[in-house]
Amino acid sequence: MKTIYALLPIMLAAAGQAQVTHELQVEDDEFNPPSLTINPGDHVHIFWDNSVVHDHNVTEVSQATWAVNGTAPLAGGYQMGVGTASPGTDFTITPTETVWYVCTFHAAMGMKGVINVAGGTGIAENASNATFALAPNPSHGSVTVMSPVSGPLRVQLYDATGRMSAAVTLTGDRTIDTSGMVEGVYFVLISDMDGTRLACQRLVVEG
Ligand SMILES: [Cu+2]
Repeated sequence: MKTIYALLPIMLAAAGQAQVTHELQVEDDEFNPPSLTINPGDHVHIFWDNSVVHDHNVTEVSQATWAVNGTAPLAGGYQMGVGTASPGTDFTITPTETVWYVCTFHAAMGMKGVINVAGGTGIAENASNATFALAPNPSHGSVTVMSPVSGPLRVQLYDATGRMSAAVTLTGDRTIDTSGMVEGVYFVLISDMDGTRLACQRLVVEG
């Protein structure tokens, strides 16, 4: 018993350090990774990498603005790297709700991303820690949505101009035909049948 009591403070200390810091890199004309899912309390370290040749910023926008590649900042939202976007600039944030963000200079070409907070707005409780993936990515003719959620899914694909290219409901078969789609970068928004956003993934379609 003595041993267990001696270990208890160590275990409690370890539990208190469970927050994770996720790395989010601002690269030329894209965020890497464009879709992050974090747990409440996790930190996101955003940094401008050393290859930066263009000015970029991280500006939080509404989901509706994001969907159309708009740049109007969300009132009270994050605005980072404005005017100081030199290589090495960095910020650490601790979002408690989903953050839809764009680079205001390059949103029109699809430079945007999303930070999902598990259990926060935009993510269903039952999808906490859920890991969605698209494979293969880049896709050649078709792509399969790997989902930890067993029910049907609504999937919307937006092209780099923010236009919806496809909207499908996936039940048993989780494969999407991409053979008729123009080559390029797409954002794949995955929701449940109630319209609750579960994930946003970037997909590259190749011929
Ligand atoms: Cu940019």
